[in-house]
Amino acid sequence: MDLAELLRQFRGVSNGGWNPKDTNFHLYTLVLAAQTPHAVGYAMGIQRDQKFAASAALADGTAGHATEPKAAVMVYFGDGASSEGDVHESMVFASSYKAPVVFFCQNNHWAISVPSSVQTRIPLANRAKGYGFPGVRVDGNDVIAVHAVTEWALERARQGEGPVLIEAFTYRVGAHTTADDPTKYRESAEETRWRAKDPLERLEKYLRAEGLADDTFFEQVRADGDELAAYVRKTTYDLETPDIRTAFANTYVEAHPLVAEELAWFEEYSAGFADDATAQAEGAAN
Ligand SMILES: Cc1ncc(C[n+]2csc(CCOP(=O)(O)OP(=O)(O)O)c2C)c(N)n1
Ligand SMILES: [Mg+2]
Repeated sequence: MDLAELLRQFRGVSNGGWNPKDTNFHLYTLVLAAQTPHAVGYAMGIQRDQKFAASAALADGTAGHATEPKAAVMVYFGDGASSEGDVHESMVFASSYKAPVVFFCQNNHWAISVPSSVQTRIPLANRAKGYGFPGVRVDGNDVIAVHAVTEWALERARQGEGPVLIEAFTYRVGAHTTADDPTKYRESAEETRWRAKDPLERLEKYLRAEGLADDTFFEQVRADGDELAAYVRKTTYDLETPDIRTAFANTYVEAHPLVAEELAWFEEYSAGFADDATAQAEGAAN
């Protein structure tokens, strides 16, 4: 998945994004927790495709021949999203049908200004027990541990052993978005404590201590990172400015009075800036 593709959607240039079939990567869904029923539904579809393929192979005598590697689904969501009903329903279905799905909850301690203590009184991973599948809490700032547990859970799901819930215990060091100000609702000492556990610094220290990577490697990683960042910045600036009217046009297939009313409001509102734009252009010309 090209990172710049994602930004097309965030910038409003694309309404959908990409074809998930090309990338094996589902479209972004900004409705919290809606990802979980999508993932379980997809996983149950995979299960049914496999059963169908197995009976077709029996029927035409090709059973036992090499088959496609088994697939499973990974779904990521936050500690805040874990409180949504969608997650409960998804876990019930996933467990009952032993769907090949791995639930990955990134518990970063905050859902904007709401602390995770308000979402749960027990480690989120423990909830899995109630649904009847394993739950694992992993140090979310330990890259190697996260990779290991994810690989284990995915392999288990591929082998038909059903779902796993992984809770990655981590922290959101920065603000939720540019509209958020964490100084309003939490102590900076908490941020300082977690900064010391920075996963990238920890991994770098580990790789150096084990003699697995040296200065040349890390310089290259930094250069690659800078290059990627420059590419993403440039691609974003180069994107066309979306015409917001298309959002109104694409809401319903046919004309809708409410949408027409909102569009009329929007046009009047935008017209209010016309003088500013003219003044600016004149100012620039002078
Ligand atoms: C159903 C729904 N309710 C509310 C929101 C607004 N919202 C966007 S992000 C967010 C907090 C999410 O917290 P969490 O699930 O912990 O994820 P994090 O951003 O911390 O990774 C909220 C409430 C939304 N996008 N969808
Ligand atoms: Mg969170």
